[in-house]
Amino acid sequence: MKKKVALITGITGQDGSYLTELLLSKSYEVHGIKRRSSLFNTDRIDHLYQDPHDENKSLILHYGDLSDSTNLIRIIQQVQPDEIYNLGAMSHVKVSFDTPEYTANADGIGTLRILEAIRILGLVKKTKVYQASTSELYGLVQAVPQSETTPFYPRSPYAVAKLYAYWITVNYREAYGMYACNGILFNHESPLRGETFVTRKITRGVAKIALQLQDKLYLGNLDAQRDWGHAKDYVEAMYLILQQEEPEDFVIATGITTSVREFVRLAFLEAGITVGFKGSGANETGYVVSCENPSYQLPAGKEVISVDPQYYRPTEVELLIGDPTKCQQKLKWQPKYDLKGLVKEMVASDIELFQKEKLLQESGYMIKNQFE
Ligand code: NDP
Ligand code: GDR
Repeated sequence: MKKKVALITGITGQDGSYLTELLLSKSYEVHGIKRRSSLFNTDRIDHLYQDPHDENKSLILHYGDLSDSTNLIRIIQQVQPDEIYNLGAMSHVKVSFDTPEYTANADGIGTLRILEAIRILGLVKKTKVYQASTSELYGLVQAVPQSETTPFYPRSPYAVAKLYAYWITVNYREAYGMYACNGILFNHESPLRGETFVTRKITRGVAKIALQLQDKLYLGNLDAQRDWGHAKDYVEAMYLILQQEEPEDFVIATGITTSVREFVRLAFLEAGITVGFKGSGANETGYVVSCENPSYQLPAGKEVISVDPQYYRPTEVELLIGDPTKCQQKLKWQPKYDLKGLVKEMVASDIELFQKEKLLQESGYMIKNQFE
């Protein structure tokens, strides 16, 4: 039987890595678009490497960029994909305030370029498209829990660009009969999460503080609430969205929301450290109440969290909580991880990582990265 062929933009990102693993396990031929970078940028998929000289290889990478339509047309023409997963994006909400034009180009027009390429190449009836939409579309709270019918009110250049991508996907579906769907995914995390997103920043901070590689962690808005799931579960939903009889948009979420402050508390607890908070707003601090793990010598009262307003956003999204009813009923999607399991895996992974780094630093084989 002929293998199904998938093309993934953003294959080097968190979701790209888990989705590639999933599709390879289902015997797909997977093509990915990676950007040229002055450093290697394939860390997250290196474990999936296949020799490019092997005639039976099922993972093939192409250089490309969502800002370059001729490149996208050429790759899609060559690959003739059955499914395209458009995961590529400038995905950091805070950074999008600094790079709004680039974000609009990659995240908004980039989606149009993919859809147009399919149309130009006459692949409308062959190629299905998954668009990585986001709970950031809901922005300023209109109603909770947020479902497929909740009105959007984006609060960042990132979310506005993704709003364009959402509607252009709907439009190509309605105008040309394309199988094109939005997965409106709420936050999903993992040990592969980018280091500057809050969950990973926290679990790295916990590991470094516990191992005495760092004194304290600076964060922004501790009151923000997010519906956090595990990326491994969420890529299953992406796949399911493209296997339905009819193309539709789906919210993917757990239905449970948690504050950043509570995530901090749970992450320290995983390392055997009980943390309390005092003060409020920019003066709030987190301190060690007790340290039950004898490997980490943290005295009670030690300040480990401070608020730094540089991490505040000009316009914030305060509360996200998704309604997973439709995806549970139609996709039969159920996450395998809960928040505790997610935090446990992330903290364990970062402690292991920094135990190794500590050894390398102490032996003089590695210098500390000062730019974190
Ligand atoms: P990451 O930031 O980990 O990965 C983004 C990927 O996009 C990377 O491979 C990156 O390449 C690539 N990329 C960035 N800019 C371009 C460009 N101009 N052209 C081509 N590729 C580009 O994101 P995630 O894996 O977490 O998220 C995947 C997608 O899902 C994104 O679109 C994100 O906006 C969206 N999303 C994510 C959610 C989450 O909670 N994780 C929730 C909802 C939506 P490089 O490695 O070279 O930087
Ligand atoms: P988000 O994720 O903006 O929801 O976008 P992020 O982890 O960056 O922020 C979540 C919340 O935590 C607050 N926060 C901090 N955030 C960061 N990054 N750093 C901090 O120090 C900090 N302190 C507090 C933020 O203000 C925010 O309220 C993610 C991305 O993956 C998007 O691409 C995706 O679309 C959405 O999730 C769903």
